[in-house]
Amino acid sequence: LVVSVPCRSLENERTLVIVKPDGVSGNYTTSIRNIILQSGFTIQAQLTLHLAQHTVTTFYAEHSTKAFFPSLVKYMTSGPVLIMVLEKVNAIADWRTLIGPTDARKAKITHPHSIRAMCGEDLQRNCVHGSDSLHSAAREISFFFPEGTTLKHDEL
Ligand code: IDP
Repeated sequence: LVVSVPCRSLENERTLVIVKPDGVSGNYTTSIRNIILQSGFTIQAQLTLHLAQHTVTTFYAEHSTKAFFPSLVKYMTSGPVLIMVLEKVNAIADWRTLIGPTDARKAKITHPHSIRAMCGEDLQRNCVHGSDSLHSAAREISFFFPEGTTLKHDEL
């Protein structure tokens, strides 16, 4: 008898996290880092940057035709962000679960223990980013940490 059990990969996965300008200016980086470590992720790289307009435009290219795009670019360039590469088994989905839904206002009702409920405000100012698939994780990690560069660690 052969039983086929659907199983998720036991391989480590990496995901890209951004603590957005409202998360950094609201002093949420320490709480977010504690949640990350308590949830079993390791922080493989981190970088604090004040994103330039062209960087945000390229990173969020898939949203470039949306009405909210100019306002998203303004928000993401409004102050420094903390960018991290996290690693663990099932990192991408588990991080998305921890941050909660895109709309922080809804998150406060439906996912009150999520990170976006804790530090986000609304559909735009939602405090954190997380890659949504293996494909985007690979693209987003190499976007900030190009292949061949040493993963950077800096002080918060
Ligand atoms: P995600 O960050 O949950 O993956 P996306 O749909 O990929 O959500 O959107 C990227 C970011 O753009 C969101 O995190 C949020 O900051 C912003 N955003 C998304 N939809 C809207 C909207 O309808 N109005 C304003 N900002 C939005």
